[in-house]
Amino acid sequence: MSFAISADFLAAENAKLEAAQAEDYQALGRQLSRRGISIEAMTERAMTYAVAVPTWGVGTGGTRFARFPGPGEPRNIHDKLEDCGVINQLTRVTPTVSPHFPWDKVADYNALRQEAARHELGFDAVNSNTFQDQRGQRHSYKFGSLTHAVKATRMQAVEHNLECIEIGRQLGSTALTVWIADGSNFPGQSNLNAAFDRYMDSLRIVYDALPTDWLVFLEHKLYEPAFYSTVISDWGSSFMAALELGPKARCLVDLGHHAPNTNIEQIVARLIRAGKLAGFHFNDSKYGDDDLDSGSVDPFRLFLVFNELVDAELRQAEGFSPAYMIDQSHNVTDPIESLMASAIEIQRAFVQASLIDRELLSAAQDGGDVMLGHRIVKQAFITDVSPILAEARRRKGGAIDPIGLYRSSGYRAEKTKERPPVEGTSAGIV
Ligand code: RM4
Ligand code: MN
Ligand code: MN
Repeated sequence: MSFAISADFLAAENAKLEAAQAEDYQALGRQLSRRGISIEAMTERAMTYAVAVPTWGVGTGGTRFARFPGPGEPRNIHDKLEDCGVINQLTRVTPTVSPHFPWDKVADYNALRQEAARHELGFDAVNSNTFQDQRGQRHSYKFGSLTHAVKATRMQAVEHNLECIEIGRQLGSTALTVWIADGSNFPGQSNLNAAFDRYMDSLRIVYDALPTDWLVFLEHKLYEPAFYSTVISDWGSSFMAALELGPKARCLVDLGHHAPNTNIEQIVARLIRAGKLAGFHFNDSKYGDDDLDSGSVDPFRLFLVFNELVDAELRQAEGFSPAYMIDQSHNVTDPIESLMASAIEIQRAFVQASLIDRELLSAAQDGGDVMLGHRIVKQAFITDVSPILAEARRRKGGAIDPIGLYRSSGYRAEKTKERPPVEGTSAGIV
């Protein structure tokens, strides 16, 4: 029997914190009610929020210099589902996982779907991988995949994406996320527009193979591993591709995939306006695609993104139904702790943005009251909504203090005994 955190242990740990939680909740409730906000309505809103966890995020990540494996890391998709189950068990905000293929390949996907359901998990968007060569692969992706100059290589990459759709269908997913590493490292290495044209030709085949209720999410990224030019480098390229492909193609925003200081919330606003926002890969960054924990470096930026999202939701913007996913690499922390903290930070930004009085804000904007507009937004951001988040977790059967409870459960130590390290484990991104 593999170790699991029991409901009794969870209840006993929560019991120790319940009185303090109730006190904090009431105090915040009084503060919010003076501002005309119902804490109960906010808690109910918090309880509806969900974000998907990436299967590749529960393994220890690394950089191109090294990877320092953590103890008891997941060795395969089965272990990963177990860890993802714990994240949701304690936070109650991550009921789905986003798998990556071929990393998460198994022989029987129906069985995998049932296995996930036993951990109370479902599947979100499936991610294809044509940025690495797999063992036994006929054509190398060294010089590109979906945009490769050689047709046979492009077709191999197309086939992989079609296979991902088929796997996703069996898992109950309804979206395919395509991120390609294609680009060039030297001026003159590649014809910038010819590469984009080849991308369109390849993607059209994938697009046409989408089941009726599916979407394809196009993920842009400024640079890395291509350092001179990347084919789908920015939201402009992504948008152009999505527009040409049709209504089932949308643009996915990975927060780390922009130049430093880019106004990401404005990109989000524009994509919402165009009905083309696919959703997110949440993470935080300081310099590039750092894949740091969401809200750990710049929580204000995360909040401002949610300001746009909540605004769109409340005015029922047409075609607005973003998919929320985390995409992080945990190199120096326990990935379960990082993912729990990140999911809570994302939920926090959602609740904070929900505190904004939208009518008052519009009036300030239209009336040219700059300071008032800014203060309305800022006041929402500086409100500590932690008691609301804890209450939402508690009511959904989660932990008042997920990281504290996880640590005292001894989960990682138990997994270290159960999961002896294996050579070449497929844990996190390296
Ligand atoms: C990329 C991108 C993709 C992810 C890979 C592992 O930078 O963010 O979403 O699948 O990393
Ligand atoms: Mn990503
Ligand atoms: Mn990335």
